[in-house]
Amino acid sequence: MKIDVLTLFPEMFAGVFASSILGKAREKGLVSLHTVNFRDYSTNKHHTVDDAPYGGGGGMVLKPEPIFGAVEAVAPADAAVQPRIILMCPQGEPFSQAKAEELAAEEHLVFICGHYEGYDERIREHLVTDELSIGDYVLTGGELPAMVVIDSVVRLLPGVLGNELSAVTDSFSTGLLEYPHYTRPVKFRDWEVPEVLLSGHHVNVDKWRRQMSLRRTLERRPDLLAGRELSKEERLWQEEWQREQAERRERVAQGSDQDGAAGAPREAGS
Ligand code: 9D3
Repeated sequence: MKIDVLTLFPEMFAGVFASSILGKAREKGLVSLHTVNFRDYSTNKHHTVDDAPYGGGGGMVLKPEPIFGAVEAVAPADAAVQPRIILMCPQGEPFSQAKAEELAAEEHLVFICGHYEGYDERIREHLVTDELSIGDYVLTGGELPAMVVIDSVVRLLPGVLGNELSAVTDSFSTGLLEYPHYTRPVKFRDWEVPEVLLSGHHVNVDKWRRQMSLRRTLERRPDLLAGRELSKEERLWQEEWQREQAERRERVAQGSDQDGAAGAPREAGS
């Protein structure tokens, strides 16, 4: 896969592109990553990339010429494969694992990153194929979001992760959050590893992990379960946890909970 990033701040990408998984993917030739400073494609003598908005108002707008020029340099019109051209912007489609999987199937991706300025609408209308946001919070530019998307896409490419299976067993692919993990020592400070994990009873371990995954998902991210039917077993577990939670609430209301605010396991939620 080939990835080009159009940005006024190419130095922001150096560390991320060189480090750990992305660096190794590059060394193995599984991905080529390049930044392009689209100021180099400005068509005026002061190399400006933005200008005041027609119609007035504050802020600046990124001009079309530098962006079109940079995209046409990395993706000539006669190239065999035409890239996905991805505009990073707060108004974009919310990025997701499904989108990462979709982009991982492409040969060539081009990311366009801006700062505070808006984009001339003709960039959206006549150049861009996708608009992406990474979530509802305000950042100073599209560079960090582009790095997030690139990281999540590249790790899905065949050969990038040591274990070819790890990408498909991710929680966002299975639809459930991960169960809790423990390692040595069996007792740290006063806190012990759950007995079942030490038992060597694989059937019980597996059941406990499936319970913890489901319970965490119900408590923290019920939205992930929206399009998924619970099995008979899972419904029974859920009913049991709801009963336990109701009993705990009752004890707290009566003021008779023995161990106070810390008594209920954190996992039990509000
Ligand atoms: C005045 C309206 N603002 C839009 C919410 C202007 C504005 C603020 C910040 C325009 C761009 C930015 C910089 N952010 C991005 O370019 C960006 C972003 C983000 O801020 N959050 C989540 N995903 C993304 S993708 C690109």
